[in-house]
Amino acid sequence: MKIPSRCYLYGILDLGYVDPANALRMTRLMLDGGVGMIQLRAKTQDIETVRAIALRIAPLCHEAGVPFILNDHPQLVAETGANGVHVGQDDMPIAKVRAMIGPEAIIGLSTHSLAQAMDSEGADYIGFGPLFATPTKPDYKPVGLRDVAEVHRRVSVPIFCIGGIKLENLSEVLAAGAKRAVVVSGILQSSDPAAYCQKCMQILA
Ligand code: 3NM
Repeated sequence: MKIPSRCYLYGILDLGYVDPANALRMTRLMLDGGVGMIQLRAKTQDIETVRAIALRIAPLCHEAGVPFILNDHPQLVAETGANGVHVGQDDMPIAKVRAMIGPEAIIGLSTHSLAQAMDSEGADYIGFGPLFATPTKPDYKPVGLRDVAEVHRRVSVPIFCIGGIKLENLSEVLAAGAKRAVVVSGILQSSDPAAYCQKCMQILA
């Protein structure tokens, strides 16, 4: 299995919240807090910046035994030492990404409905959301908790619920049937990101 079974909390280093100068420090805090996977999400940075940051983050994640995923940029996976790539519905098709990054690398896919989640062949994990409205992805309509249990019945790859998930509503998300979660702004805007991750892990693990 490419996604470790202990991987419950997926932390995204979103450069919309973190200054690139603090990327390494925030990565260390998330790892200290026990995240099971880390993604670098840099929607507005140029590819050189993404490459430079990824090259520095990858070794930290490897040392911790935590998969490191790039949002977009499959062409950077091999050279930066990333473990895989996360793509959206409107990005390159999964088969094409797979041909670029090889059979061992991880491919994650964002899904925004039960139908999309069930149409995720070739992905090693999916994101499912946004469950709740979120400023991190403001243009997407929340899907709510209604289909969370059904997605887990129908989809066999690991499912990370995402979107507006915080420490405060994590138990509610689990009660709806979720097993794994992505938390972005909750962690990155916390005054103590490592402790925030630890508290999330106490609920998730
Ligand atoms: N993808 P926060 S929701 C990056 O539904 C992302 O595919 C989503 O950030 C999806 O934890 C989302 O700050 C934002 O709400 C999650």
